[in-house]
Amino acid sequence: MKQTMSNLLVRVHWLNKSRAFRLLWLLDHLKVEYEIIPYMRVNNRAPESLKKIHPLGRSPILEIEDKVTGKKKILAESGYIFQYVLEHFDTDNILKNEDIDMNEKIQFYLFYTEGSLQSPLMMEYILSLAKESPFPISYLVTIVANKISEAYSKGEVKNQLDFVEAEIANNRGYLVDGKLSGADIIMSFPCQMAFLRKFAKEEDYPLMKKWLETITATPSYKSSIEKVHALGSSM
Ligand SMILES: N[C@@H](CCC(=O)N[C@@H](CS)C(=O)NCC(=O)O)C(=O)O
Repeated sequence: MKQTMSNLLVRVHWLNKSRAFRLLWLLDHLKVEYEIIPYMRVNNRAPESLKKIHPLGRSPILEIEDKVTGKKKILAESGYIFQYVLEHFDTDNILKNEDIDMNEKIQFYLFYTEGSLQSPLMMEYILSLAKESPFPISYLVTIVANKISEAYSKGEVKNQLDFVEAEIANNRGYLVDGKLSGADIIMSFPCQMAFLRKFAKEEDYPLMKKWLETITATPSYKSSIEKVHALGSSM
């Protein structure tokens, strides 16, 4: 029997101030009903209780329960979760694309976001945190951190962000086919963080800045933001 949405209970194991936000946004945009199971960071990390849901203990985790059989699926990894949601819940191609080539491009971004874009950004972020160590350690740490950054992550962040800027220029203001898709939603988090953490400047990436403004002006984004505000978090 084909599963219908009314047969399913959908739960998002959501960590405050995390990339799990974009899964709420994805589900809200597709008008999928779901419950948020909130977790609050402890010393900036996810609480141990998240490991009881999935051994990796990372958020987001998507739980799908069949109301009839009681069978549960536990899905981890944003790209895989997005792929699952788009395949099973986006039957009207709202965030997919009817064109097979365009749809493949959307798939590319589901892998690219966590595979190539997130890692150098994360490396720059960790190096920036290391530089905040107390003086005089900070003096030495800054020299080492700058060397690592210059040798790899700074240039790689530029390489990745230049690519994203060019993709937006070539795709009429979005990542795929001049309209909002799952690609824009999954890519929003690393790009927002790049601006927030000052690894990207508006003058260098004006199209990316404009794209972020456009996609975050959607009613679905606003309603997801309201949900996390109601839980006492910012994103
Ligand atoms: N590649 C994974 C990364 C998941 C991940 O690292 N999530 C962060 C939130 S932004 C987390 O759960 N951090 C908790 C921790 O580090 O303890 C995905 O895309 O789902």
